[in-house]
Amino acid sequence: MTEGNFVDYVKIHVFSGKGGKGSAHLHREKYITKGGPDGGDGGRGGHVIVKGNENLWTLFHLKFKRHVKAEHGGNGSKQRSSGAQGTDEYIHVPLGTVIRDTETNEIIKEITEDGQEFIIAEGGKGGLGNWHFKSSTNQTPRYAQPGIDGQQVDITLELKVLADVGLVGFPNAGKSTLLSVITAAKPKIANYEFTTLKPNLGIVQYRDFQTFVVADIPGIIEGAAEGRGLGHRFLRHIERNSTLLFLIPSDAKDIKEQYDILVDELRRYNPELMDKDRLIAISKSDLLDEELKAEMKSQLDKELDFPYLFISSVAQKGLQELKDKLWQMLN
Ligand SMILES: Nc1nc2c(ncn2[C@@H]2O[C@H](COP(=O)(O)OP(=O)(O)OP(=O)(O)O)[C@@H](O)[C@H]2O)c(=O)[nH]1
Ligand SMILES: [Mg+2]
Repeated sequence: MTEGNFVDYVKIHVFSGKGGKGSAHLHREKYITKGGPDGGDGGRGGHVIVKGNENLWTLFHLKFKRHVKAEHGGNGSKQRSSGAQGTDEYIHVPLGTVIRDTETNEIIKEITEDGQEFIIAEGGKGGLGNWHFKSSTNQTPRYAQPGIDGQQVDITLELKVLADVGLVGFPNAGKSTLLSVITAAKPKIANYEFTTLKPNLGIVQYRDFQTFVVADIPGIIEGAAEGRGLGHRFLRHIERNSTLLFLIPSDAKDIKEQYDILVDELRRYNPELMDKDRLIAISKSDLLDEELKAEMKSQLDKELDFPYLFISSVAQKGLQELKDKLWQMLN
């Protein structure tokens, strides 16, 4: 998928800088006849470094970047002065980026942490200046080392899905509470909107040795696609989930309306989100009595276009059924 502004796959040619030449300079000064060698070392060529950045969510900023070149090292010069080090070049990537060798398709590295740095192409070493080669038998070496060439690597960057299931809902819908009861995560929970400001991930231990990852995302409000509420930042997370779990509280005035607003925001943000699998959970169903629930069911059966179920994190109801359903959708 490389359409629109969600880019999760790019190929880049990477070149590190060549090392600077060592200098073969001979010291000359008035009245000093044999100054001797004083050529400085060449500077190291710049590295190309891939660096994790938790504020990035796609590889879109690299879409048109075919080449990344680091600077060459400076040459050494007289008076043993070393050449400047070539500036390192950074490729900033979101967490969950896999670096592959384009030719062999082998995984070179996976970037998982903010600030993590990986040198993908090492800058060439600078050559040594001639004064290093001075010896008893050669007092004035006219030889200095050349710099070592930089490296050239073709890499493919690929973004992995961040979590299998993304929780989608208005603020206060009970998303964090659900995460806290189906995983070991301990997100902040409170009875006000925008308690969650940053996504939380949790791992669901499913049956025996199976697991899947759920992402708790800050609440979405009408206008989110235009940047209202917490803006674009969290909608980007959803692009990286393979299944969407809509959470709508049973005490919502109109469940279908809330669902429609959420779907609409997602569509306006990125129409491709409509291709993802959806499940709808009516949360806080402990607030309903059986009669009300039955009434709601007959209504929702007509209104909703995707499967739904009733859950209660507080009363621990419907949670196994929910996990079963999600597992089934993911596999
Ligand atoms: N009765 C009942 N209350 C619940 C249930 N789940 C969550 N709540 C309450 O709903 C309120 C909001 O819960 P959160 O889990 O913080 O909601 P959220 O969707 O993460 O909210 P934001 O992070 O603000 O978007 C809290 O007061 C919870 O105790 C439930 O199953 N039943
Ligand atoms: Mg929350």
